Amino acid sequence: MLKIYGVPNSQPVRAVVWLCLMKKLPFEFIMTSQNKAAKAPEYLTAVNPRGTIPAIDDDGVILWESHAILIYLCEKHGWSDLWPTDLTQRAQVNQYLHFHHRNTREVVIQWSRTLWPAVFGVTNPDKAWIKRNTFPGLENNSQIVTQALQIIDGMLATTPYLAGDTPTLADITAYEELGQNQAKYANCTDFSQHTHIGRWLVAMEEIPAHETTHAIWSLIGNIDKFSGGMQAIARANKDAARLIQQAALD
Ligand SMILES: N[C@@H](CCC(=O)N[C@@H](CS)C(=O)NCC(=O)O)C(=O)O
Repeated sequence: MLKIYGVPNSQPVRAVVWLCLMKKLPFEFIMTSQNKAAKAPEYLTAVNPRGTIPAIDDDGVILWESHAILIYLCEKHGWSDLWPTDLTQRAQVNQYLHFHHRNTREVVIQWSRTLWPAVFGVTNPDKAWIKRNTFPGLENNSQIVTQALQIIDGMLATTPYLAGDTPTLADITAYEELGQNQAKYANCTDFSQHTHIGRWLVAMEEIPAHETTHAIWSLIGNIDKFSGGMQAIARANKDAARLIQQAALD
């Protein structure tokens, strides 16, 4: 059976989990913390030399990098709704997936700089603390985020989803970064100027298995009111992982 390594609090892990849950592909979810388990020699040697999550072991096919995993699973199982066979449509999805890494992904900085100081009870963390405890991000992060949000909003002004009339892998990966920052979850990105993103965020919630995949967002709740430190994060990850595992074997 397919094995997925990761934790529910990771955006690219959730993209892989969501794909499998929405397509009802059974899998074993192996809790792998990015700081410890993913840096252990056995994981680095046998699974992912980069020491990141997600990774998969699909009956001996071992892959890391979420977009490669998503494409592999779509091609293996013929999920052409999410990874279209039409040359132009596929290129448009692919275009977004490349754009994502150093553009949309930078939104995670807003999330991690809100979440981790709250978890560790640090106010006004300096640069060194941020570097040690959260994603460092690109130097011109805020400019990149502003531009990425404008570009995505512009794309969604012309089509309901990022690459056409129906959701694709592009939407799944983008949603994992943008969805968690909404006011009702981490509340750390202002989408009020981006009305098309706002409409799309609501539409994405209608995709099957949305609730199970994103239970972690409600379990962590509003970061402004967060308490309980690292133990609370670990507990939320465990609870969310249990829900994912149950649904994956249902
Ligand atoms: N481009 C990678 C990013 C993976 C990634 O950054 N994962 C984070 C967790 S959200 C991680 O494992 N970080 C640990 C590290 O970078 O050492 C993908 O899409 O899979």
